[in-house]
Amino acid sequence: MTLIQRSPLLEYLAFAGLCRTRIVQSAPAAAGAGIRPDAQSALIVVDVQNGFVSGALAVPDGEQVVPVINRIAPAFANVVLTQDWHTPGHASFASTHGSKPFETTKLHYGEQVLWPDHCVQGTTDAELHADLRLPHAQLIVRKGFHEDVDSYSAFQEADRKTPTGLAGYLKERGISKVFIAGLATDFCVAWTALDARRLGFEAWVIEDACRAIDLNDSLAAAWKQMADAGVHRIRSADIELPG
Ligand code: VGL
Ligand code: ZN
Repeated sequence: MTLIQRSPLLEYLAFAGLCRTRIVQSAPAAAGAGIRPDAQSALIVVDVQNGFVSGALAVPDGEQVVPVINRIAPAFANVVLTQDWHTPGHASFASTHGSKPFETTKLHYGEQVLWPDHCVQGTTDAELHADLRLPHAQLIVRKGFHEDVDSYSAFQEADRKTPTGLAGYLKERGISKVFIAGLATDFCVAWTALDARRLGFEAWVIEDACRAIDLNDSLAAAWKQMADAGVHRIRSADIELPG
């Protein structure tokens, strides 16, 4: 029986192999690499409207989500958009209460952040961003149209009672997995992801397809809540695009 002596070359190859394995294992992008959305998956594009990109409640770098969303959307057979769609004089507007934007107040369902007037029904501010390329999108969910109730989530209004109908729509269509992108990470995206989990959907938030408002560390708090609820945090590069 012969013992094979390890040559310096073999030593080197073994070492290089080890390095390669370690690099792959430690790269965060590898966590979700190769996710292929299927017929039970939907992309939910949250509030990519003029108001949040360049308008009344512009999210820093909000326009940067548009090319990312356009790039990944073809990987999804099912695409749904949401549109913040407030009445004039909406209860979430600071001006309605004679307050300053970003102060809070108590409404009948609890604490409400007060925002600049934004996304009023039928205005340019409320229109979907013109550069979105989602011709195959199947549904637009409008939300926040009850004058006295806000709705960050695509699924349920801020009174935590009134459904938007989205859960029923997705369930009737056999969709059980939702991938969420859009504005803003720490408000409408996070509330949508948390409600998705509560309603029994598997949920992924595509980090680089979202941007945040980040009011008093709301972004860190939102990521923590989403992690605790089992929301997967991925990047657009983790999604396999159609060849
Ligand atoms: C949103 C604040 C007020 C959002 C909507 O889309 O995140 N934020 N209305
Ligand atoms: Zn709003």
